[in-house]
Amino acid sequence: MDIVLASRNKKKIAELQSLLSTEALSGLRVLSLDDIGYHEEIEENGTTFEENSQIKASVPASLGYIGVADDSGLEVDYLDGAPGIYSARYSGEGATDAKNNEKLLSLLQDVPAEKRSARFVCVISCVFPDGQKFSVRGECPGRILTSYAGNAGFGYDPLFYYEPMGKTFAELSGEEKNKISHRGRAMELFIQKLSATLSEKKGK
Ligand code: ITT
Repeated sequence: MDIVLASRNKKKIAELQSLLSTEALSGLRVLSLDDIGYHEEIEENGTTFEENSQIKASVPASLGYIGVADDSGLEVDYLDGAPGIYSARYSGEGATDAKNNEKLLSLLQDVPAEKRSARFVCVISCVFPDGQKFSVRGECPGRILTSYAGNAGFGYDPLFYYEPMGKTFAELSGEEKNKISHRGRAMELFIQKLSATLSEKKGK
């Protein structure tokens, strides 16, 4: 059976694909929405990461694939958890990573380092064509810097400082980021759960 990643974010897809290339899932092809010729917009109208990732994963499932989706975002404590599920569209219509980061920096202007704590959250959901589903969550704590550092990654990575490595996420290689990121942590749980669910289904 094929897995279809319900995402339009190319950098996120690349991270998910690399995390999914594990022996535990050998034999499963990992495709994108483009690969299956699905070009429509998916409306993310849920109120939680869990709801939105399930909304996205249900689309490939309704077409007969194992649907997998990641809904993720940045929660900043000083901003009461914003941008949260609105991370991709924080700066409004026509949002880009650059505009979102500028907005974040301006809202945190003059806020001291000890009040700039934040976390990345990633919820990965799986929906099967028969309607069976599950979700897993990964989080990674950090702090929002006052200026950019690094060019790798995407989104808020150049402003997200990860204390244990003394670097922003944008200063880490893809491999380093995957080892400790919210997405890497969620994917570890996801792979265990997916392997167990597939074995269970085979046994039925
Ligand atoms: P899809 O819904 O098509 O997957 P998206 O980018 O709109 O793509 P989300 O709705 O899940 O995805 O929003 C995720 C946003 O959260 C993303 O655009 C970034 O702004 C931020 N984000 C999530 N993971 C991140 C990461 O690893 N590094 C930096 N920013 C991240």
